[in-house]
Amino acid sequence: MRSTGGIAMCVSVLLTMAGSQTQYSDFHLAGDYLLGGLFSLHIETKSSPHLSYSAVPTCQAYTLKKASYSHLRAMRFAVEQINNSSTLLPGVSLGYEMVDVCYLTNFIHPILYFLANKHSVVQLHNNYTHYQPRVLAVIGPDSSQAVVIAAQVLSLFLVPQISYTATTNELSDRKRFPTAFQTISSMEQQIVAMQLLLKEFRWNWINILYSDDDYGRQNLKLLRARATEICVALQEVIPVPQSSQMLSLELQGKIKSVVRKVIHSTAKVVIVLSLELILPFFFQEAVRQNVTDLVWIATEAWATEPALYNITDLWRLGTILGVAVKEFSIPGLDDFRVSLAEGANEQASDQTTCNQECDQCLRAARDAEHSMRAQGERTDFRVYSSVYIVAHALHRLLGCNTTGCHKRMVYPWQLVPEVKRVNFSLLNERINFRERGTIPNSFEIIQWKWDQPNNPFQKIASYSRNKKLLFNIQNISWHTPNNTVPISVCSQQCEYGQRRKPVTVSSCCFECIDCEEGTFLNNNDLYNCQPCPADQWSNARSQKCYPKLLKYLEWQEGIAVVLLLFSVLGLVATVVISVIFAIHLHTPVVKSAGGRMCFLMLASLIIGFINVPVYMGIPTEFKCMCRQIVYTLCFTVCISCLTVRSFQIISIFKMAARLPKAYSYWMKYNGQYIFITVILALKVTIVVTNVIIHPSIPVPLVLEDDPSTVELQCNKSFKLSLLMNNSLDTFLSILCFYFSYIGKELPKNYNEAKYITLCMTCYAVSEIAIFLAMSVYRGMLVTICDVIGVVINLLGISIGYFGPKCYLIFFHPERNTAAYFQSVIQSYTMRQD
Ligand SMILES: *[C@@H]1O[C@H](CO)[C@@H](O)[C@H](O)[C@H]1NC(C)=O
Ligand SMILES: *[C@@H]1O[C@H](CO)[C@@H](O)[C@H](O)[C@H]1NC(C)=O
Ligand SMILES: *[C@@H]1O[C@H](CO)[C@@H](O)[C@H](O)[C@H]1NC(C)=O
Ligand SMILES: *[C@@H]1O[C@H](CO)[C@@H](O)[C@H](O)[C@H]1NC(C)=O
Ligand SMILES: *[C@@H]1O[C@H](CO)[C@@H](O)[C@H](O)[C@H]1NC(C)=O
Ligand SMILES: *[C@@H]1O[C@H](CO)[C@@H](O)[C@H](O)[C@H]1NC(C)=O
Ligand SMILES: *[C@@H]1O[C@H](CO)[C@@H](O)[C@H](O)[C@H]1NC(C)=O
Ligand SMILES: *[C@@H]1O[C@H](CO)[C@@H](O)[C@H](O)[C@H]1NC(C)=O
Ligand SMILES: CC(=O)N[C@H]1CO[C@H](CO)[C@@H](O)[C@@H]1O
Repeated sequence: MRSTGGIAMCVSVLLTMAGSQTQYSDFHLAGDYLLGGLFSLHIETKSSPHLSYSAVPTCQAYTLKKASYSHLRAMRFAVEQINNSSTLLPGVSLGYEMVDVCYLTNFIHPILYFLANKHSVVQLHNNYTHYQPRVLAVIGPDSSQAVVIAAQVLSLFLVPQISYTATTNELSDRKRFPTAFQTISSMEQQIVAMQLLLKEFRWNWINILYSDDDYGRQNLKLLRARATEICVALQEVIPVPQSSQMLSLELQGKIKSVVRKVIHSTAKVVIVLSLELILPFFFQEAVRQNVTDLVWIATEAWATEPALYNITDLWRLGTILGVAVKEFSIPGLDDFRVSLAEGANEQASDQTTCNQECDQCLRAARDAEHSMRAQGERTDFRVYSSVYIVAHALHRLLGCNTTGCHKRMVYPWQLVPEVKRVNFSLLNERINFRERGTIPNSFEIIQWKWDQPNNPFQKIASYSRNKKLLFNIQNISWHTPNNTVPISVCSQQCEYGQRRKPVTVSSCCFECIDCEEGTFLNNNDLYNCQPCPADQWSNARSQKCYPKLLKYLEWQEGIAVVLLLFSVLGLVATVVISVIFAIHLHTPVVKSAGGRMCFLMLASLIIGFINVPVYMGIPTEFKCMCRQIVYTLCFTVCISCLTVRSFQIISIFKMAARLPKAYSYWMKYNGQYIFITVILALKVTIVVTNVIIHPSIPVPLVLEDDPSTVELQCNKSFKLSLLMNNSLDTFLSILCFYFSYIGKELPKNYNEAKYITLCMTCYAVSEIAIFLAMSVYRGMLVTICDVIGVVINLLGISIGYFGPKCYLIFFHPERNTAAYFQSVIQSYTMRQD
């Protein structure tokens, strides 16, 4: 309450000081309800201070701004249209008071004027509930800075204030400014639209210039806070001159240095966050310093400023894009703007009134009529809709129907809730203050076109606030040679499969480094290469991993084919040998070779050959099991037969004579079969134990020297099983070797030493080779060695042992007779004696 009284007193004092005896402003229309309008028909950055007298600044001394005159006419047009309309406010006439605030220099005085009563007095009260100020609502002023200060005063009196160009976010604070409304989207939306524009063309390396005032600083703060994905190459402040007419030498120097920095910056996009008033100097300097080939992005404040467009040779600067207020076409406004007004006075009638006069305005508007028509209405529509908002609120407040309204005394505060609630459609645009007192969607993206003076600010994209995107992007003409989109990045995008290595703190500047083999670049993290999963692989510079190449001994591989061929030959040979042996079963050669026991060996060999294909193709559990079991059993059977055979031959000639008893037991109990059975049982135990402890299953094996492939192998625990299997076999073969050695002087046709030595050499060599290969290599080579050993050993026994016997049967049938054998034995016995 105290502060309320304080401000009221201050207001009275100020009014008295201003010495205003004005009854009406120069731009005045009488009506039942008056609206206040604040426009900058003349503009100046700062008023010239003088301390010898106190007076309201004289706006007419400043530069004329035609666009603002157009805004003023738009308000008048709206009011007259509403008056003429028989539906919105039937029987009620709207009036207005409009004042030239000359930008920032003279907006306090007009606000006091609006707040004063009929007698130009702002009374001191504690309670303004029943206070009747001159106007019911205020439209304007234009600059953000002025709007905030005006809102502070008007909120106190609860007078609705609708601003048409001020984008400041401060007004959105409903608690501080309960009566302030904006018919333009907030700065934040403008920054979002700008961000989208940068994103659209992938510009992330940006120069930012901002004016040294509230507008520049607020926008800068917002841009830096929101657009975290862009990096700023250069951030410079554009000084605000004392006067828009001339520039001090000091500021000239500052502007020159800013332009120089822009020239030397590596960024090719410049965002200029500034009000239009201070930019002519800057752009003139930029043209003078031959700045070229840049993309300039304008804020709404200067995006459609004809005075800047008019700067000589400005087109050299490059491409100028901007976030601008949406363009509309208000039917009838173009004619109305340049028509001579009736009723209201365009020129100062009374020199003693506030300095409101604009005798140049109409003529200037007529001079620029052509270009104004071509441009369509942007801010004009915002003014126009502001008036309609008040009219609609009044319509509700007065309870109007199509024929009339309850005309009565209305206090400004009564209008505020109705303004909040308006929801109507104007020229197909829906107007309501759904969000924090601003009209949501009022921006679009434009480009300055130099080849079309009639339509200099052409729309190139629409902006959707809800979807947060730019759409309908078209008709952009770049300054680049082939009309290609200019590039403004700190570092070029990395190529596929390259990670970013930051070189500075800003995320836009980085080196590109290839991802190594076995790693890939995930799109979620552009700075680190991720390792591939264990079963996958990638080349260097990969974006994904591939399943590793599966390798195993394939059927069609050369070595596999050769081995299969040999085993087929071996199989055929073994079968043939079996048949021959069966036919000549009772001949001495076959008997000396072991008789029926030979078929046990031959059967094992056949099974062994049939088993060879399990080493080829994709290893399965079954194949692995066969590899682990079949061959080793077959081989043991063969070698134990051989051992027993050589033992028997020795025993016939040596044991029978010296230990006849033992020999008879051996013969009686079929010693050879017992021996084989025992050995086989031992072997089966070893193999079964092996299978239980280390079941052989296929496992993928990663090799160090070629990580891109994986070899599928049976996980035979080679060393252990080799040791266990081979200890028995080795023992048998040594035994066998020994027997054949001591029997080397036996009769020639009983002498197996040569052949058994051959088989045993095969065995020893192949086992040693396999063992060496296994200790040096892993993977497929081991499988190949394994199967080579298998085939050699089988062939060794099949051809090496049985081959010579067949040779005898076919080519020396004379030696295959009992008589011949007896004669040989006789000659041997005689030699012994
Ligand atoms: C309002 O009506 C008057 C006369 O009826 C006309 O001269 C004027 O142009 C109209 N104004 C508008 C904005 O329609
Ligand atoms: C102001 O006046 C109105 C109406 O006379 C009254 O309802 C309201 O309570 C008053 N406010 C204060 C703070 O006295
Ligand atoms: C700009 O270019 C013109 C000719 O193209 C040249 O005369 C002038 O010196 C240049 N100015 C600067 C500042 O480089
Ligand atoms: C543009 O400049 C020309 C002369 O340089 C001037 O006649 C014209 O009025 C200017 N137009 C605007 C919109 O400032
Ligand atoms: C319109 O309002 C007037 C009073 O302002 C009333 O007399 C009239 O009946 C109303 N008309 C309709 C259609 O409600
Ligand atoms: C405004 O009116 C339109 C149509 O009458 C309706 O669809 C919309 O929901 C209204 N909006 C608000 C905020 O009341
Ligand atoms: C784009 O340019 C073409 C040809 O100049 C024109 O016909 C079209 O209307 C333009 N589109 C927009 C949205 O301005
Ligand atoms: C422009 O395009 C033409 C043909 O498409 C090509 O030969 C030329 O190199 C391009 N110029 C530039 C600067 O890209
Ligand atoms: C309906 C109505 O009141 N119309 C008035 C609007 O204002 C003009 C003056 O500009 C009057 O002539 C109309 O009577």
